[in-house]
This record gives sequence, C-alpha cells and structure tokens, in this order.
Amino acid sequence: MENSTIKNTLTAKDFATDQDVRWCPGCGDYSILKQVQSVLAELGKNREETVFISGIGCSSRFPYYMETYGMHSIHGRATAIASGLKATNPELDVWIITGDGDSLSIGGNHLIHLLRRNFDVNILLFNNEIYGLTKGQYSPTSREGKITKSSPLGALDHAFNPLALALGADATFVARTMDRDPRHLKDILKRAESHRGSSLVEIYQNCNVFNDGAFFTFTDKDTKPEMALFLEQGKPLIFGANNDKGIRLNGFSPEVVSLGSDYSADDLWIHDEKDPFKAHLLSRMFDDPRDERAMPRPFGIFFTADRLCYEEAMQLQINQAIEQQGEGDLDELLAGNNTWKIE
Ligand SMILES: Cc1ncc(C[n+]2csc(CCOP(=O)(O)OP(=O)(O)O)c2C)c(N)n1
Ligand code: SF4
Repeated sequence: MENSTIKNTLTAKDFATDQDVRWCPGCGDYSILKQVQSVLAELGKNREETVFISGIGCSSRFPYYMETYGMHSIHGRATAIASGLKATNPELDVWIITGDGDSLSIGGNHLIHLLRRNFDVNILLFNNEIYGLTKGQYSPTSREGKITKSSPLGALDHAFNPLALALGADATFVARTMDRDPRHLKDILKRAESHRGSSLVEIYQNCNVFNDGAFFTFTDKDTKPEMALFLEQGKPLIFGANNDKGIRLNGFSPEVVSLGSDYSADDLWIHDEKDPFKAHLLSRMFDDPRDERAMPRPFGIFFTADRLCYEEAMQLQINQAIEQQGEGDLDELLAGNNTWKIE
C-alpha cells in the first residue's frame, strides 16, 4: 500500500511493545514477528496508519507485540473485521494475522470472500499444521494419517491446500515462505505489502511443542536444496545441491530433469507470476516429501494480478450515487416514508 502520508524513520525496535512475549521458547512465531517489525521499519511505515488484526490462536497474540494499532478479535473473524475497517478507512495499512485452524476451519468462509473481494490487506497465514493454543489437535492442514491428541489413530480428513484454495478464490497475490529462512520471509513480506489488493502469504511455522519438525524437509540444510524450489520471476525452475536439476513442462505435466547432457536451462519452465494456469500447477506440487518421486515444494510468489480493490469500487459507487441522487439524509432515511400502525 502506498498510503504513508507521514514517512517515518522508526527502527524495528520501535515497532516492538513492552509486553512479555508468551510464545514457547523456540516457536517459529518469534522469527516472523522479528521480520515483520524490520519490514515495517525498512518501508518507513508509521504506527498511526498501521493495524494488525488477528483471530484466536498462538499466532493471533501477534497484535500485542506490535507497537501499532491492533485488535485480537474472535476466532476466524479477523478477515471480516479487517474488511469492515478497510471499507471505512481505506488509508490504513491493514495486516491480518491468522493460524491454519483460525483461517481455514472456523474462518474458511470469511477468508475466501475476503480474497475474492480483494480488499487491500496483507494476510499472514501461519501454517504449523496443528492447533497450537488448544494443545495439539489436528487442523485442516494436518496431513492424512497424522497422529495428534484428537486423532490418536491418525487423521481421516483430507488436508487443505491453502494456496490452491486462494487461487480458486481468485486471490490477486499468492505466496509461500517459511519462518526459518528470514531473508526469503522478509522479501516476500515486502512484496506482499506493496501489492494493491489482498495478499495471502502462507508461512510455514514450526510449532516445536505440538508438531516439531513438520517442515524440516524444507528447512534443514541437508534436505532443503533437494526438496525446496525457490521461484524467481523470469528465471527457470532450477534446484538441487549443485543446481543440477530443473523442472520442465511436458504438456501440462511438470517433470524433474537432470541438467547436463540431455537438458539445459533453456528447456526448463520459466517462472511467470502473472500466469494463473502455471500458478495452479505450482500450487499442486504438494506431494509427500517422503515419496521418492515427490516434486520439490515451491516457495516464493506463485501469482500476482491487478484487479480493482473492493474499497475503491465501493467509493466509486458511492460517488456515482451521490452524483445521481444528491447527498443522503440519514435522519430522513431512518424516519422512513412508510409507517405502520399495529392494532
Ligand atoms: C468459537 C471458538 N471455537 C473454538 C475455539 C478454540 N480454539 C482456540 S484457538 C483454536 C485453534 C488455533 O489453531 P491455529 O489457528 O492453527 O493457531 P495456532 O495456535 O496454531 O497458532 C481453537 C480451536 C475458540 N476459541 N472459539
Ligand atoms: S504451542 Fe506451538 S505455536 Fe503455540 S507458542 Fe508454543 S510452539 Fe508456538
């Protein structure tokens, strides 16, 4: 959002509060908090125009730790509250902080409607594939068969794919990053903030108490090069410890090829974040990393599009109505033209 009328020189520390942070030691939430604070400082943001709105969950304690405006709201409803706030005060820089349980279970309905309406807000979806606050029940992103306190014999539910869901709702900015790669996280947060419209950033976040290591395959230095694929606009999809593997499109099917004698970078899929069809294919590269034929998991910006924001469209409609019908009179409207007498 390019709204800052008062440019500031606040540091990351200026965005931290004096509250004790109540997350468990080692929780991935700390890394996200730190990067958000430094991104706001680097972007020259001020406190007066910045708002963090959350639902309920460990991640949703976030607004307490930000020296900005904020609201720790009700379970799954941060999206609805943020929509109302943006509609009435479009100048605000609004961030929604939500967990996978908060946004995809109780809040799933609100999330998809926020995305299709395209309010200009930044949604940070902390995905730890578990309910942290309520002590380790399976969540909508927990994988099938996952053993948790509420699924002692293994979860039967098929897991949600948050980015496929967002693309299905025609979101205009869809990205994935992780708590354990602060540089990548920061770059993605900056891009999300500068996008005009709803930006959905899924952040893999380690809950080291109830689901430790859920994403280690993508964060550990031994497995990350083979299992994580970093998307860069206009660049071929290359990965591997020695950058010796790539992904090419065989018709509509992505396939892994070795770079060398048979294939070169020129044969590979070139990332284009404006291409909705390729974005869908990327969102479907979601295999179980334990399967040896699994594709690497993409990180970065899957898709961006320009579309009018809801608050802009609403203002245009209000202007048009005033032009055609004149300024309204609230008292007159409330008094109404018709009265009934009940006998
Ligand atoms: C209406 C309602 N239903 C259920 C709960 C219980 N509850 C609180 S947080 C939560 C899930 C939190 O999980 P997630 O969103 O993944 O956040 P995390 O704690 O993992 O960050 C649930 C079910 C509640 N507080 N309110
Ligand atoms: S329970 Fe998990 S998500 Fe919640 S604070 Fe502790 S480590 Fe973090």
